[in-house]
This record gives sequence, structure tokens and C-alpha cells, in this order.
Amino acid sequence: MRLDLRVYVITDRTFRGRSHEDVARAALVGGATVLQLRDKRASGRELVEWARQLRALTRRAKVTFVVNDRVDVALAADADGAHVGEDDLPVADARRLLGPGRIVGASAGTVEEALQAEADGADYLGVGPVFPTATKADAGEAIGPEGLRRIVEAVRVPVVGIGGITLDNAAEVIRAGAAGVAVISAVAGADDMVEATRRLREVVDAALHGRGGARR
Ligand code: TZP
Ligand code: MG
Repeated sequence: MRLDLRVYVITDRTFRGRSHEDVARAALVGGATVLQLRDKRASGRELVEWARQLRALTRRAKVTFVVNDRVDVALAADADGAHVGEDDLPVADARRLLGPGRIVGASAGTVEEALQAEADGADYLGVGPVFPTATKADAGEAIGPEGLRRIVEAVRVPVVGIGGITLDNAAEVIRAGAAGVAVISAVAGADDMVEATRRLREVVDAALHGRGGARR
């Protein structure tokens, strides 16, 4: 399956008592192209149970499914891949464990980190925070669309922007060269999660079209 990063929805249980499954179902109906399970407080036992649920839903929808932080959970649930950051397994180790057939996503906030993650075998990069965000306390300073652009131009792998992305600024992220937008609160915190995803998809598709299609 080709990696389609256009609308990358990350599930989160901290919004309005919604479960991972609630967010996932809505995101899939709304047209998300990647779903990521993210839960910093859960046990491995809980994570693998949710990962199996989301794996079943994403398989039916033919949507890429990635587990945040946990290569072991991704393997146990037969996810398409895992996303690792600075507190997780190094990218090269994630690649070794996941093999060539699964996706390794990596977080990067600077050109140096991005080049290293690419050299270590990442398939795509999550770059940000592009805008200020309240969702991740230790996200660091926003790099802005220009910071994102510098990273996009430095690497060959596709990049998704993350951090503070909303319907109002998603087009800017695409215009900066990103292959897609990764969001938590813009979907998980929305009144209508299906509609929020659908509109994000429209904005991203229109911006990609305006740019002359996906960069790669
Ligand atoms: N990594 C960098 S910013 C961020 C993560 C997980 C939080 C994104 O959440 P939101 O609500 O889309 O700003
Ligand atoms: Mg992580």
C-alpha cells in the first residue's frame, strides 16, 4: 500500500471522554489516510488491545495504521508500522525490529534530526510543532511553516507537519511542502469528528492540487 500521509489522525483519549475507537471510527468515515494510536498513560496490555481494535477497523477501511512509541505493540497487533521519537527506540533499531516491510515514522524538529532519522531508515518524518500546541506539553518551540519548509527541502522522505494544525492553517502546511497534516485536537477535540476530518481532507486536497499534486 502506498504511504498516503494527507490526513494523519492521531487518536487521543483526553478529549471529551472519547475512546480511541470513537476517534478512529469517525476519522475513518471522514477520510483520514493514516490513523495513529497514541496513549502515553496506557499499559502495554491496554495498548495491544486497542491496537487490535484499530487494526481491524483500518484494515476494513484500507487505511494505514501506525502505533506511537511502541514497536512491540505495533508488531503484536500487526500494525503497518510504528512512530518513534526521542524517548523511544532509536530509528535504526525500530527499522531492524520492524523489518523492511513495515513503516517506520520518526519525529524531527530540526534539519539535523531529520537528516539523521532519514539516514537511519525512517520512511517518513513527523515535523513540528509547526504551530503552538497545548496538546503536548514538551513539544518545544513552534518552528513555523518556514521551519517546516527547511526540513522538507533537506530530506527525500515525505514529511507530515504536526502541532497546532487546524482547518485554518492546514493549507499553509501543505504549501510549505508537507505531504500531509498530522492532528490530534483538530479531530479528537472537534464537536463533529467526522465533519472535522472531512473538511481537513478537503483543505489538504485543495492545497495539494494547487501545488500541482503531492510532492512525492
Ligand atoms: N508532537 C508534536 S506536537 C504534538 C505531537 C504529538 C501534538 C499535536 O497535537 P495537536 O492537538 O494537533 O496540536
Ligand atoms: Mg514517542
